[in-house]
Amino acid sequence: MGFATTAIHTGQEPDPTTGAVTVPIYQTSTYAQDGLGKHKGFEYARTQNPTRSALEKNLAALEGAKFGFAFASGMAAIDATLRLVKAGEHVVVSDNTYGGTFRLFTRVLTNYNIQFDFVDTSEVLNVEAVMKPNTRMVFLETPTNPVMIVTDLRAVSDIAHKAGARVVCDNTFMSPYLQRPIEFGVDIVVHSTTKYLNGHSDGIGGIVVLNDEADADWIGFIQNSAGAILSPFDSWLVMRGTKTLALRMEQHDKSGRAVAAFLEEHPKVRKVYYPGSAAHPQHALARRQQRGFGGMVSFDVGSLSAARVVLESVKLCTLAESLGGVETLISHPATMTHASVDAEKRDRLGITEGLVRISVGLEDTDDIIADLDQALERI
Ligand code: P1T
Repeated sequence: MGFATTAIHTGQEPDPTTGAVTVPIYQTSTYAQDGLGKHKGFEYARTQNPTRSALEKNLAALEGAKFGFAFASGMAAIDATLRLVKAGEHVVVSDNTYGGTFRLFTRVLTNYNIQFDFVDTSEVLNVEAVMKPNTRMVFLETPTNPVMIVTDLRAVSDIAHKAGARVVCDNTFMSPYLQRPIEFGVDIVVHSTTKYLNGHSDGIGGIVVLNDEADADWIGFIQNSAGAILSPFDSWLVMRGTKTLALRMEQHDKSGRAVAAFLEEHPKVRKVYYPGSAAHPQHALARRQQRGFGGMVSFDVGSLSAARVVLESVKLCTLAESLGGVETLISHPATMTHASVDAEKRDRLGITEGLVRISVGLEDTDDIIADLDQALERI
């Protein structure tokens, strides 16, 4: 089956009791049991919920994985994934990630004696250089949030596997329509479903998908033990989202390319970060590894005051955190999504006070560009 067919049908067979063509929202906390130890496979809704199971099947299929586990947020999904690592073990992480991921690793998980090394994973040799005998995981984001660094998934997977470490990829920026990390040797894919998978900015959620049975058993055990599950209604919203994922990503990609091309020509813009641009340092890799370049574009206007003018002058674009929804969102990474990264590191990565990030939505492309144009003119 093709991607769009899988998105619409897998996990979403008509309901066997009524024929309902959409999976019902099983809004229940528990299930009646026929007798002691006799039940229909459902005991308690933290452990099993048919709506959540349907979504988990759907998203696993879209990433080419066997198992899926849905969580209450992208961060909860990432936290559960890190439970595969034990105290005294070591994790290699992409230098630039979503600020919340950096915060979880450096402010929370280090308290449990998990060691982290942050390196520029776009240079494979950097990964090789920090691998240690106790390295158990390489955690990648590609392209990264917000400066769009691209990592070679195949090359890093080969290095990690030789050292006996798992590879995790946060695929939030691409969605499985534009990038399928498991095809390049990645072991575990995580998403904030809040973004493209839901696609409508109306729910927070996360997913972990993988093929290894022992690791899947542990993630399932954590999901039930720690309990950060996705609710039935939020599961349903993400399933409604994935039905149009292929179509939406095609348009995000088209408009993303157009917005990046517009910004590259604009005299007020100092630098554009977009893997689809020929000038991007990993453009060739992005072409090989991704089906498209997507709707995330960052650009530098040189100063906080110039960024403020743009962010406060847009009329169609909405100034807000988050991304991947139908509406164009514009944000200021240094003070919003990446405020928890220290200033020196932000500067080194290019997350300057002049950096602006756009999640190009599904409005008419010309309207988005016209709005950015009038805002840039005010600098
Ligand atoms: O917000 P939540 O659903 O918990 O997802 C966290 C997360 C994980 N991974 C990536 C790549 C992300 O971008 C995010 C969340 N990001 C934003 C809120 C943002 O505006 O970038």
